[in-house]
Amino acid sequence: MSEAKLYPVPAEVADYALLNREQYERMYRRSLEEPESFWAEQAEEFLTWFRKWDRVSNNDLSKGQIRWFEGGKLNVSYNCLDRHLEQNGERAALIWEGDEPDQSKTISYRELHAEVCRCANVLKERGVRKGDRVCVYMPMIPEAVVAMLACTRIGAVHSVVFGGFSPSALRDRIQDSDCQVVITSDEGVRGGRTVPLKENVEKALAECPNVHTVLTVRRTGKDVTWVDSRDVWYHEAIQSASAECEPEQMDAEDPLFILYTSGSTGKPKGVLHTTGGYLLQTAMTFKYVFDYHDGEIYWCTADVGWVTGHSYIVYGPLANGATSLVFEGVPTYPDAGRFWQVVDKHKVNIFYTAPTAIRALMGQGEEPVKQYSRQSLRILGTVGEPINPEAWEWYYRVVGDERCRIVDTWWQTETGAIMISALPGAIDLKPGSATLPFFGVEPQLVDNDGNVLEGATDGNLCLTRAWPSMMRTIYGDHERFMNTYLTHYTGKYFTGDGARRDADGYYWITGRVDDVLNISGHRMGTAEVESALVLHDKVAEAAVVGFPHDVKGQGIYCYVTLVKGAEPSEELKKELVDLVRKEIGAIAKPDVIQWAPGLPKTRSGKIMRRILRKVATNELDNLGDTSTLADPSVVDELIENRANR
Ligand code: 6R9
Repeated sequence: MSEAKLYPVPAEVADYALLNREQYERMYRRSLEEPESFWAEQAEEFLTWFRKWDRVSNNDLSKGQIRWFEGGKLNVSYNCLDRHLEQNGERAALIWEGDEPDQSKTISYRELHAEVCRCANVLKERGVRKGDRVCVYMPMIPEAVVAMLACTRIGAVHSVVFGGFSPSALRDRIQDSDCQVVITSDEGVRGGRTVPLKENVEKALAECPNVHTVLTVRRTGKDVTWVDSRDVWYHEAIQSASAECEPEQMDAEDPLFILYTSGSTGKPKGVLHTTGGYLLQTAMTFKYVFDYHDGEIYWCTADVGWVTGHSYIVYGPLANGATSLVFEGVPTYPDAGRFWQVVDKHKVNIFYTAPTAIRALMGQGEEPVKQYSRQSLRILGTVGEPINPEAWEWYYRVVGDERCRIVDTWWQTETGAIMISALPGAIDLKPGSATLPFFGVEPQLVDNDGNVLEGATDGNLCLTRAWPSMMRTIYGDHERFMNTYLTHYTGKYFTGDGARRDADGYYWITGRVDDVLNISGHRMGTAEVESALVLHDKVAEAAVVGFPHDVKGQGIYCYVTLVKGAEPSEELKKELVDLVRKEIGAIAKPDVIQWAPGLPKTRSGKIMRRILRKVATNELDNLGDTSTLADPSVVDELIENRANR
């Protein structure tokens, strides 16, 4: 690879920013050399505690034990709301921008506080207690944030399920964590279309007998199925609820939320985060990575159904008393200028989105961007997948007018908060690199045998020490937590990502090294798609791999073997695509289906995905070792009939 272009921090940016290079280095060194006092100071500075902790950290990664601020008591909603009221009660906590450009509203900290208390009281009336799990299946409306914060107020554990997931995906998640309450809305609205959320809940609940309450927010007014004993209208219930609700005193290690994410096996993992460490690190990274100055308007375009929405629409910004914009729509509705129209309308200073959105807009040319001034923008962020340097340059030049700093933030559902990223005033940029680790994060590259690799090199990305916002377990399956993250390389957290470190110590994430796809920044296990495909009675077997896709980053390529007697047809392809949509949701829609009379397998019956990936990407001259295949002729057949020429 040629030497990357460098974008040094301009002097005036370093002066204005919260941290410059020297400060970053000093704090980083201290975070590793004196972690206890470092984190104790941060915990004092960023959070308000009802009771101070007895011990800063108590970690043993080899045993899967991660504990921060034990004995400390705090409440997340108190930290995100109450403590801002005295000084900044009238400040906008949320700016909601609806799907249609003429719909928006502003909600002050005082208003949000009252609404959260009301909703918390409604949950209490319906019997929700500390530790109970509550499923949130919502569109991007303020009530989604209210629902999450209301749970934290009373110590309930929320499990937000992305509104794009299907009824069966929703059902699996409700069952896995035994949620007994669901908060939803009649319908969602996105890109001019409606999403039947309440009807989806209805379908899911056919197999969730433990759900006793569904609290429904009225968004569109559509008629929905109603079960009197179970269903409650949100607007009716909160009307009679008190706007005061004592925040529950939670232990720092009490569960805060569960969020499901895809792994390399079929069943999604319920990543569990706890209270103190998570809130501390999301608050701290929000402030420093986005260089948040008091009074600025911040916009993260993610959905609250993903971890980015949790940490950087809700918890990080609100813990800092920031103004967080919540957007209901999509980048291209009503037209490809929507993002920039919203930026101008609300004078957004900090904008955080995904590379896939940037690539999609890049395809529409500069015109829709240039129609708007974008003068308020100062910081641009990206997250979710590696950003290719062309998209980075376009973001920098066209969107940011070469004036804005870009922060490419690498992290995961499991890490809770940003782990590797530039800091606007401290770190020189290289397009396509997430740059350097955040405080307390010690990345390490290892080979497949676990040998630590030094200097400029490629390897498997590990983090050597526990950090406050690290996941604590997989809900209900600690053994899987150990096996997925902590036993590959004993004593270290394995990320599942590959990375390159260059001579300046910069990290370049190269993508997943396991069977996890990254479709438009959304994680999807190949096994999940395979399990959906084999539900069709004409499908005998399926193998799914990723292939490079211009806009989505990766596309979904499915090899499908039919049962004896079944005939391949375009109609059957369509049935399979629909089946995957129905089982998982639109984000998992296959891009390519290739009929495969046989799949390449080893003599022990293991599918050799390496070969399938090469065929899908058309890298045919370098198939690697095929000598262990049970029947090498299978490969010739696949190449002959490949669908991606
Ligand atoms: C926050 C989030 C995590 C996976 C991660 C990696 C990829 C995220 C990235 C990135 C390169 C970045 N990823 N940010 N790759 N550069 N800046 O996306 O969480 O949905 O759990 O996905 O996304 O592969 O392992 P999550």
